[in-house]
Amino acid sequence: MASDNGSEGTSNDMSTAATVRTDSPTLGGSVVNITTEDLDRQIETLRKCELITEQEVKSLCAKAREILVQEGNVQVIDSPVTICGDIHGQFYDLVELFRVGGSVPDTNYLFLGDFVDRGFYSVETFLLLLALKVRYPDRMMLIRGNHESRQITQVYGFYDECQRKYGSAAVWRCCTEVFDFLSLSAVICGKVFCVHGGLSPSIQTLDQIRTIDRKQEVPHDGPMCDLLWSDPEDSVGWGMSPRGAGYLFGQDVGFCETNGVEMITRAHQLVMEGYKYHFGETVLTVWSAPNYCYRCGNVAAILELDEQLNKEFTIFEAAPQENRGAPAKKPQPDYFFMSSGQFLDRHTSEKKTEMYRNYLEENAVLEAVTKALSKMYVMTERPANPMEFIVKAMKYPLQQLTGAQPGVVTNMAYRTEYENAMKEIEKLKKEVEALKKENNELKEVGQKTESNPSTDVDIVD
Ligand SMILES: [Mn+2]
Repeated sequence: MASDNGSEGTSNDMSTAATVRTDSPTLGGSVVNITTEDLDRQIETLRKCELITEQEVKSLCAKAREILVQEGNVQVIDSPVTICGDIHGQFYDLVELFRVGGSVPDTNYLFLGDFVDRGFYSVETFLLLLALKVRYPDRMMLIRGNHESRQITQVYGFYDECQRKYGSAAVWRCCTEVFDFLSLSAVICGKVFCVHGGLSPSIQTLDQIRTIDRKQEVPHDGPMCDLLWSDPEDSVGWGMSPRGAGYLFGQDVGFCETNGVEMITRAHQLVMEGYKYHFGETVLTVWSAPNYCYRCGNVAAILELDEQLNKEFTIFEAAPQENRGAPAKKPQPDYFFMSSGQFLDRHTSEKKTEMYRNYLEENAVLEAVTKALSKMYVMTERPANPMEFIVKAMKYPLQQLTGAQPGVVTNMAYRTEYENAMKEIEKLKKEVEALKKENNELKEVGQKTESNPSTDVDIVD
């Protein structure tokens, strides 16, 4: 596998490369000396989940930037290659990934972004991947996820982790400057298009991706944002994304046909089984963070493409606890600063947990709660089996079940739905209270039966 730096439309990138800031406040000059011995030593340190020094981070990031700036927005990759989805700072699971997938440089890898946030070891995870990239530039391909962003990492853990582990934001600044240089997508043998999120209504061709000036923070909208944020959806054409950024795209948007590719491989959404096909195997989601957030209970997958592009999935589970070293106490708090849609998710999730407890206590409210719940999925999926969904919601926040992640944009379009849903929750709470009271009264007079008439009350319409 080799990134083809000289052809395949990279001329645009080469021209933008000339305009790249060389006066980076963090990274210093343009020529970076870093020896193979230094790199190997850093890799060895990072593999043990130990930190390298701040000075080493600065040199590593500077060198990485020199390499990444040469890559196109659509990296051209040969097979064989192993494709990996989100990692999210789960360092010991990344070690497990390399154990099952083969070590670098024996196996060529393409990582589809979201290296950081959520997990306990975003720093070690990203720096290890970056050190491997710098050491083996043609065997290690990294493309940008929506979490490789200053704004998102300040909310979901990476910024705080850098502060905690290095005592300042200097390492975070270095890393986020590298983020700006990560490629946006890849094409394997001209046949498999790879991207973190999905497609954009502003993009019909690969050449249009090649014209994007990617060396910037992820914008709040537009084609670059969409590539990192969009999701496939069983619907027609383009839809609004509940994430507050990117779009939902249907089977009929025509990207594969237009560009002569057979399949789109992307990450970005939690899949309990590790991978999932959409649209008759023309779109594939690969997810590589097992037991996501250390509690989702999912397996992870990587996809190995051989020379003939035959596919072989490897499923793996979270690294055994004894291999994890001393775990940090707790990940960052869940979902505080989200776009209104996801803010709602957090609250509905909590309410569902509460309501499930009510259900366990009092069978009588089951029907009413279920009905109400099915009305609440304003921003997310409507579950086929609400009760099963409630049971799952006991274990995982709704966001992780749906794969929804925070929007960068506070989308005022959701405001009304949000307020309506909050009203509905309040109303439901009162109804549940009323039903509980009614049940207690019935108990008191010894009239409680299995077929409590209150179950027929439709409390939402
Ligand atoms: Mn993502």
